[in-house]
Amino acid sequence: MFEQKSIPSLLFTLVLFAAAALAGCGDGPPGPAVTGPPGTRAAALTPHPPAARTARPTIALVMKTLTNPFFIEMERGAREAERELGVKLLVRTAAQETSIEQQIQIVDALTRDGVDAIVIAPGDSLELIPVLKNAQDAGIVVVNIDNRLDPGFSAKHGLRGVAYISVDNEQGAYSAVSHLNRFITRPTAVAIIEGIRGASNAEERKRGALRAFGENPNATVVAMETANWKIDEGYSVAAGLFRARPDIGALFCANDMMALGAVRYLEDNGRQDVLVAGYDALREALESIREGQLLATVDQQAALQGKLGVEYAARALRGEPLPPVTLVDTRLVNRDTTDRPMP
Ligand code: ALL
Repeated sequence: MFEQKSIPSLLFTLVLFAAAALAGCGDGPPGPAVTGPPGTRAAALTPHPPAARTARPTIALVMKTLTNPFFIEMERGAREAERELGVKLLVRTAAQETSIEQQIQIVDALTRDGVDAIVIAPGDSLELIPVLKNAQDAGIVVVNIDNRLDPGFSAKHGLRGVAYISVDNEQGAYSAVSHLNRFITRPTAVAIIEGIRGASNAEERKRGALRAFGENPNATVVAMETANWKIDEGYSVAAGLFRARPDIGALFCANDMMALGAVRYLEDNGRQDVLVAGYDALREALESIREGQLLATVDQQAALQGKLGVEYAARALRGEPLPPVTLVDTRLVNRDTTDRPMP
């Protein structure tokens, strides 16, 4: 039913990290692909800058983990802004995708150190909010990138005026699964491997995937499980899914790390008949697409998100108003488009 070539196994994690160190993900020069969310015309946020600012402000970028090349790419963009704007950039990451407590400690320490701004890609959409409120109370500008801090919970804790930069995650996942749908032309069991539950972007991607599968009368979603954004859990969760339901014919993974883990499991077990789509356009995922293993992924311009985060922080420090929500474009990447940069 599905045609996918067999190729030699990847060197898995090691190769992935080496590739990331060299080039990162989501290749192609980030263009001016920045749009406001459809239908959103909220008033611009006016930050309240503390009285005295130094000429060269210190901006901290707080990310989740460097075990995912997505964040290496995000840092690359942030460093570009650092060079262009002449700010001082500190980059901090926790150990694992799931190290939320450590991210909280990082924000705490940066607050004590008195940085001027914190640009955060939070691992969780709720748990970071109180500590970011403390930072804001200390006069630190907070900018939220990538994974959205829950607006209701933010309001409840008094965290206000935080600009948010990301993508339309629901739509990105929808486009990846719509691409899978083109190949699902007879009744097929399908599954979703989710990101960390409760994280806004993981939930949005799941919704987008379900919406697209729901539009295909041939697709029946038989399983949804989280692999916490991780490559090794992608492998083991795929193992569990395919043991329980060997008839699964298509799989959407909410990021490329999990997709690469799943693809590796399928390879190890001689299953070249399963369609897999991921999300992030990691360099390793693009290679996997070229080699005929992964069917598609979604470029969400990690570098541009990092760059805009630092730019927005610098603007807020100058007292400029910021748009409350900025969504950068996503692009579906498949075999026909892997070499094409984002327009
Ligand atoms: C999210 C990103 C990714 C990434 C994941 C892992 O916030 O948007 O797609 O792979 O973090 O932490």
